[in-house]
This record gives sequence, structure tokens and C-alpha cells, in this order.
Amino acid sequence: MRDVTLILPMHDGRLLLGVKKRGFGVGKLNGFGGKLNEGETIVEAAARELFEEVGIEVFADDLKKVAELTFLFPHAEEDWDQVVHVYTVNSWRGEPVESEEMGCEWHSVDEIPFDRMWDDDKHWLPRVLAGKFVKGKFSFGEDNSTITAQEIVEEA
Ligand code: 6U4
Repeated sequence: MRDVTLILPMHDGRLLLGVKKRGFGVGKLNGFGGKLNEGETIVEAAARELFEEVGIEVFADDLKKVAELTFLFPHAEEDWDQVVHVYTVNSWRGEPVESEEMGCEWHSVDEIPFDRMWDDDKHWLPRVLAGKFVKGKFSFGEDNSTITAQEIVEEA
């Protein structure tokens, strides 16, 4: 199954999110990230995607892994199954800026607009924001968008 990154920049009680403008998950509000290029480690890919998608530069050591989520799409025509490695980061260089691929909006951690996000986010993101490490597995139904089964385990 392919490995994918998802990074959540945080500052002062707020989370940086963006609307995905193209490709997988288009139209959804999400963190930043994507697939690995050949030869890249997961954190190298995370740092590259952050720069490409929202223009901020991070050190690999500043990325904190907060979740590992498996997403299964048994009804998809293509192979969309993936393991998403989720990181938070609270230190970077540069100012976040919208890109061709992603918008850029700040949201208070107390008012995350889950109705604009992937269906799974409301289940795991609050736990991550509460400081837990989360392992999860989610299966999606025929619309490839609604969760039909889920397992979540919190680690301290
Ligand atoms: P290309 O087409 O190569 O530019 P790339 O940006 O490398 O794509 P893509 O678009 O597959 O990768 O990345 C998908 C992004 O969506 C990753 O950051 C992971 C994230 N993602 C995928 N499924 C998700 C889900 N169910 N919930 C969620 N984020 C998800 O919150």
C-alpha cells in the first residue's frame, strides 16, 4: 500500500489548512502533503510537500508524528488504498501562501470546520489536537467519501 504524508502546521491555537484544488480529495479542506518521490524518506517528502503546497520550510526534526492512518477504498476503480503518516509542525521559515495545488486558511483548533473535510477527520483530528498519538483504519463506501467502518486506537 502506498505511503502518503499529511502535515498540520500549528501556531498560537490555530491550525493551517487548505482547500485541495486538484487531484485526490479535490474540494476538501485538508492539511498539506502527498505521495513520496523516488528515494525520499517520509519526512523528506513531508518537508518538500509543505514547501511546494504552502511555501513554508521546515527542518525534518521539527516534524512530530501524531498519527498513522490506513484508508481503504474497496469500491474505487483505481487503487486508492493508502497509509497516511500525519505530522504536526509548529516552527518554520517563510510565510504560508496559497499555491496552485492548495489554498491556505487558518482555523482555531476549537472551531475546525469538519463538514468541509474528509469524513474521517472528525474522528481522529480532535484526539491529535488533544495531544494523543492515533492509529486508525477507515474503509470508505461506494461514494468513496463516506466511512463505512473504522477502528481507532489511541496511544499515549
Ligand atoms: P499528485 O497528484 O502526485 O500531485 P500528491 O499531492 O503527491 O498528488 P495526493 O494528492 O494523493 O498526493 O495527496 C493526498 C493528500 O490527501 C495527502 O496529504 C493525504 C491526504 N489524505 C488522503 N486521504 C485522506 C483522508 N481520508 N483524510 C485526510 N487526508 C487524507 O484527512
